[in-house]
Amino acid sequence: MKREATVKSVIKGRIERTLRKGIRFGRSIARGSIEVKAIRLGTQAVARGTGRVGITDDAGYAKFSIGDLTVGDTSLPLLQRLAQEWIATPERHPTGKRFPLNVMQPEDLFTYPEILDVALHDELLAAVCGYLGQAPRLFNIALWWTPPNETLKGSQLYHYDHRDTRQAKLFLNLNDVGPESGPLHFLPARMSDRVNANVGYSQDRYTDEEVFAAVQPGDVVRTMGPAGSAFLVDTARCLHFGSRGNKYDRLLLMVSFARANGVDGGPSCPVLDPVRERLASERYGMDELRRFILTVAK
Ligand SMILES: O=C(O)CCC(=O)C(=O)O
Repeated sequence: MKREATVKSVIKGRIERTLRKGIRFGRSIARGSIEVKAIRLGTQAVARGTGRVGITDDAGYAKFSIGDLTVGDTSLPLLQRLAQEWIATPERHPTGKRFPLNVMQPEDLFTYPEILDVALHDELLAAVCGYLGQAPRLFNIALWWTPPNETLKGSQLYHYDHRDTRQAKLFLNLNDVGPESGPLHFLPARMSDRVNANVGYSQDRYTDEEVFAAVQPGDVVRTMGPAGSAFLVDTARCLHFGSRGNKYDRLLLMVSFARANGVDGGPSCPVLDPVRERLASERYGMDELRRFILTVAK
């Protein structure tokens, strides 16, 4: 009986993935002019990178450090100072929300241009464009804080992100993140495929038991490291969870990219959405790539 249920969920998962690829294909045809522009800008962006940061298809992630981006020595200390100030400001704390909590606000992107200097750095964009095959839309940016907690819900359980069949999400550690700071735990893409083959691809949550019926605990990668360490992860192809069982605070800059013609635009971004047009015109008037990344419709 259990075997029969598993075969059913594997087949259901294959159908769901095929449907998602179909939606993505349909949207890329229906909005062909966006697709063409994204590919043109993406090719230019790749040429501006040195190749220091790169995501392979097999891994679905890259590990690097802020030192690999030429942002100068002041960016990390600034982001760390802001993170400490913002978590100490009660008005910035969202209430009734699941972890991680965002403490960044729209005006911060104007007051501290350094945030977007990092988030939209040439090296990072080269890696993202190379992996996605085109210039992305910037879907989300946040300064995430996970305080000590014992909850086990939402993104604290294994899951895939849903915006598209591939995505690229930056996790830049702003404090030292060890095993007890609730790092993102994820399976590289090829390992995640094994879970899909064993219990089926799903947009629901997976139990740890389902995951470890297919892979070993040693296959899990954790986004641990000193402040300044960074991971670019395809959270649509790498099964993941985070913010689970923190004993210590975890602080990070999260930046999420996906193709404009993706499967599902998902929720709005409270930090970016009120200021996208203003940012594009005030900061990136002459920069076609970043204007596209900020303002292309989802
Ligand atoms: O790092 C975390 O706490 C969770 C992140 C996550 O699940 C996501 O970005 O989709």
